[in-house]
Amino acid sequence: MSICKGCGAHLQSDHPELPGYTPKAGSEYCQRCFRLIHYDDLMFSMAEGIDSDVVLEGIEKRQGLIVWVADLFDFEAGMIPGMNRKLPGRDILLVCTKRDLLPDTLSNNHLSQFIFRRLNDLNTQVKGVFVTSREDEEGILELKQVIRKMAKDQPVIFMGKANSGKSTLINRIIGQEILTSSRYPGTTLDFNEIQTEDQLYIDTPGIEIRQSMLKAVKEDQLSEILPVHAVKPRVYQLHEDQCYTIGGMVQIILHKVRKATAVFYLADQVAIHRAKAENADKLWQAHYGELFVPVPQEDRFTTSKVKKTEEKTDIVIDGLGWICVSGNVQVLEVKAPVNVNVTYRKAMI
Ligand SMILES: Nc1nc2c(ncn2[C@@H]2O[C@H](COP(=O)(O)OP(=O)(O)OP(=O)(O)O)[C@@H](O)[C@H]2O)c(=O)[nH]1
Ligand SMILES: [Mg+2]
Repeated sequence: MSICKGCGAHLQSDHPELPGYTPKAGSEYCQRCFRLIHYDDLMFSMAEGIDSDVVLEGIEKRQGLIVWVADLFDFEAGMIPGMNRKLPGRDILLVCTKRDLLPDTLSNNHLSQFIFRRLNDLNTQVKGVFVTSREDEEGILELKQVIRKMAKDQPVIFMGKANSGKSTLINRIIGQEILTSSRYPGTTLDFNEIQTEDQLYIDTPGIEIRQSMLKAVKEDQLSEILPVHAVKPRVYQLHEDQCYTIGGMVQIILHKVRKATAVFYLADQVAIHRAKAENADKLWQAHYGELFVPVPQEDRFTTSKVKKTEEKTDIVIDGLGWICVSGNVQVLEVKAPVNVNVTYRKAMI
């Protein structure tokens, strides 16, 4: 049985609602890939249909160099806890994608310090780290050489969380648009091998992103939260307790403020509404779903409060971005959907 060149699913002509369906015999791509590539139309979501443990087992079983792909804009969501334990003894090269989405003010030096610090914090060992961005052709050539050298004629397996840019990266390395890529998590559906003249590359389905805003909002609202170019930091100076409402997704209240700065790193199209902290609830009730949009699919939120300890702390919301709070603030309060991870880290920028 043949395999769809775009997503790796087994091609079939019996079940239109299942992966791999094509009405045309002899077709190289399934209907879902065809519609994604040509019309940006998602026939059905596979954000939840892929078993991450099966994917990891499949990777473990295959010999070769592992290229772990992580999205720099959504870095925390791209981490895989216990990765070295799940892939014991394997050589892993970390490729951080989407450098072009980070603000230009962030130097390469600072960025690499951040990446190594986070890997260290998470106790994750890799053989090397490489950073790529959308238009950087030279960088891709260099990466290709590094990969070939490290792989020593063995296959190269690309893995990572859904949407991190695996398929896009392989297309760029081979210099052809063969694999399907899209903004919808769960584009690649099965292991998919590409044999070039001198190297075997293996694309894999994304490891499920469990607690992310990318899954909390409806698929047709993803374009309302995903950045398309470098995010412009939005800077607010504050001298009293303040509340910031991000779309209808997150509310941040900064308590016990004397003089502080909050910098938002979110897609430019995401609206931020600023108000006095004491009005937070009233405004949420009045504007949720109307002025405050988009809203998550499920109307269930949870609030967490933490003491600010670092001079500069990032509040990270998986799939949405992060907010850097610095200065004299004592307590950070965050309301977010129950199924979205909120974490705190020493500032990236
Ligand atoms: N700005 C920017 N976008 C990128 C880059 N690499 C990938 N993307 C975008 O990220 C989205 C996901 O890319 P894919 O290649 O489909 O990601 P994937 O990891 O294969 O996703 P799954 O198959 O769902 O696991 C697409 O919208 C890509 O255009 C990059 O370097 N910069
Ligand atoms: Mg893919």
